[in-house]
Amino acid sequence: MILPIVTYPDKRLKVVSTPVSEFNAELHTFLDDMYETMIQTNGIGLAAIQVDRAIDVLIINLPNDDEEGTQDKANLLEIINPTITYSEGTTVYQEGCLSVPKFYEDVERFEKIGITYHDRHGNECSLDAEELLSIAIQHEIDHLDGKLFIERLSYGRRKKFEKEYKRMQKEKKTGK
Ligand code: Y12
Ligand code: CO
Repeated sequence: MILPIVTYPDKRLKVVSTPVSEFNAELHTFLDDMYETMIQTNGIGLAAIQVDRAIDVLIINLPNDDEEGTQDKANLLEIINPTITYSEGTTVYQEGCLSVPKFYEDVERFEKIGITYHDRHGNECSLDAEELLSIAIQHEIDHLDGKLFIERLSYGRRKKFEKEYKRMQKEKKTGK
């Protein structure tokens, strides 16, 4: 089932998510719905709060390195109750978010991270991430903390964003 995506400036995106304690069939159906929703909307990462569930769940499916950039379901990561255990260096990447449509901006994050998390069955897992995967995980963990990538912009860039976003929303409403 495709779920509606909550978009900025909806206040629901500010809610801090809570840990998952039951790894049951309902969670599995929800994870499947999140995947369907992310693929349908051309996303590579999605947090549960973006579909209005304030639980510590995120999924990531990076595109392959080939020209088509196809997303293999075999590479899908389902990350539940994540904790960053270490971080190293800094890097800048132009990010986008399904909850902030049509806006992309450079954001500084850790270059490498290590996380521990649960899989859909409640097994404890760990992962070392770098490059795009590291950025995607940090972006999605921010969502679990009620934080959007636009909140990491400088004051000037944030102001520019608010102006552009308001103009786009007005255009959408009036059909111009
Ligand atoms: C690097 C940086 C950020 C992430 C987080 C995950 N972000 C996304 O998955 C963004 C998806 C996205 C998709 C769009 O396409 C459509 O909506 C059809 C899009 O385009 C428009 O809004 C028009 C923008 C963002 C992972 C890795
Ligand atoms: Co996002």
